[in-house]
Amino acid sequence: MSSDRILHPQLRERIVSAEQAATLIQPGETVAMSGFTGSGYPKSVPLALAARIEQSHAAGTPFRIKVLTGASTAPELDGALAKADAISLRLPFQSDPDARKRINDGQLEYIDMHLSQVAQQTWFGIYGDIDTAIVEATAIREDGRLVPSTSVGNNKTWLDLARKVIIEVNQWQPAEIDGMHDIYYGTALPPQRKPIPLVKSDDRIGEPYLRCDPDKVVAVVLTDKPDRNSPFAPIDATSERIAGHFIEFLGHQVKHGLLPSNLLPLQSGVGNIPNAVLAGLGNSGLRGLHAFTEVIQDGMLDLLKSGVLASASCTGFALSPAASEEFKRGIRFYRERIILRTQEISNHPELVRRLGCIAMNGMIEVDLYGNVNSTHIMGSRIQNGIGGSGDFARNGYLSVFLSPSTARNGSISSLVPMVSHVDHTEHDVAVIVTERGLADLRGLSPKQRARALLDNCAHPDYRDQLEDYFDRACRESYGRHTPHLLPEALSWHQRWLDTGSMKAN
Ligand code: 0RQ
Repeated sequence: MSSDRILHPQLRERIVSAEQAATLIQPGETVAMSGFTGSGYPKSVPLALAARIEQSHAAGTPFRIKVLTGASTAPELDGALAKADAISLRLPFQSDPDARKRINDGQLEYIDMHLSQVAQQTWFGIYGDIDTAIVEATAIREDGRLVPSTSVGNNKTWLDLARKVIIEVNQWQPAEIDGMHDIYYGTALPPQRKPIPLVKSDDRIGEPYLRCDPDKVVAVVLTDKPDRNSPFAPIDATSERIAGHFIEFLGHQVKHGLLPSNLLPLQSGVGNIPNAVLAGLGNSGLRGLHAFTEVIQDGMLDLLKSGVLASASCTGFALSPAASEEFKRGIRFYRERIILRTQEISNHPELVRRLGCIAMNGMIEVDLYGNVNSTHIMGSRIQNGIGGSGDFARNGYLSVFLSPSTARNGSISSLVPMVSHVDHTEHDVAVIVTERGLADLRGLSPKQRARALLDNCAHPDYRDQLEDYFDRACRESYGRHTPHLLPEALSWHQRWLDTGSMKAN
């Protein structure tokens, strides 16, 4: 591997192996790393650190660290450190099977939080001092500033606050990504805060590079490893039906003057259903759309390529291997249309509200009154985390949650009497879409919302059971505003745990 991308003479002299860099981290440290949905995370030092910690444990010496990132990472970071029992506290988001298992086994403490809040909470001092930042970069400039890689996440905050910095310069990342980023240095703590001068979703308000004090850099490591880039499953029929209902709804809103003909800035979660929605938008006849989102996935790249999407603002990528190659091939084209920001800006509640984003996210379950659970299976097992869904759902112009009407081979209804955990309250949820149809909950009272969800979104296998609960609740509930039968409200979840099905016999 060559050091050609390190133009700062002093930092060239700091090049060491990943193993040497890992020795600079001590037990008990708070280590803040780059990475957002499998892009731009450090790929060598965390693996070397995990190996070092395993050796330490084998020798009977405890060694654990606190790990902060932008969002989810990959097996080389979350997976390796979780397997090595190296993490005492993890935040703010993960989606790794090994980390998830340890969290749900009660062996790893995890703070699941709104992604827009991580930087400011760190500045507030809630997580204490940041001992080490490990940040992936595409290159280091003559002046020591970093050309970021495929995600920005919280890197600005990590570099500003960390006592010592380790930089991984990754040659796999395309050098031509230089110029795609917009790092805003105007944030401050209350009461010094000023309005963020972003008016249109594709405005640039900062500078293309991350500032980094060379004196804090204790190691530079060269890598050439790819981002995680998991392939997407082909779009299935259920996702296509869900996408179809939603796109028909958008067309209807445009026709009635409730949305402009190029919509409003789109935010899209990651996964099969959002990908199907994006594919559907490609065939909708709509043009000149914009995205103000956290993650760019395959479908959004396709929309940029076809010209349906004019620009996309984000903080990271989640691309399949094929889309990643396409991104690298077409990087000059995409550099004109994609803006990578810090996640405190990409997900900023005030910007989401002002721009009027259309927020489209997945969910685990919704209840009769429109409360949404995005994170906890049966109320206690975390799946991933709230991620940025709350930043966008609470503040967006239109907050949409999309899901199949059943889960686990039909043994679970996604529409339940009461959700077993609440991430998005009834006040933050505007539209629910399943493959059965779409319920527009705006302007409806709780009982009217229940009617809309029962009529449009419930799976036929559970419809009678839900109607029966709602009828009796409307007659017998202590209060009739949001009727519930408390002993039964969560009994569907308990039945699934006891029998493997939510269906009543
Ligand atoms: O479990 O994988 O063990 O089989 O949940 O479900 O159907 O694969 O759907 O990948 O779209 O995930 C809400 C988790 C949906 C996601 C959630 C089980 C199901 C499966 C996954 P298995 P699917 P998806 C942008 C925005 C919060 C973060 C967010 C999510 C697993 O959308 O993490 O929006 N959202 N971020 O079997 C029991 C139910 C279930 C259920 C699904 N009702 N009961 N299990 N499952 N519904 C990105 C960022 O913020 C970074």
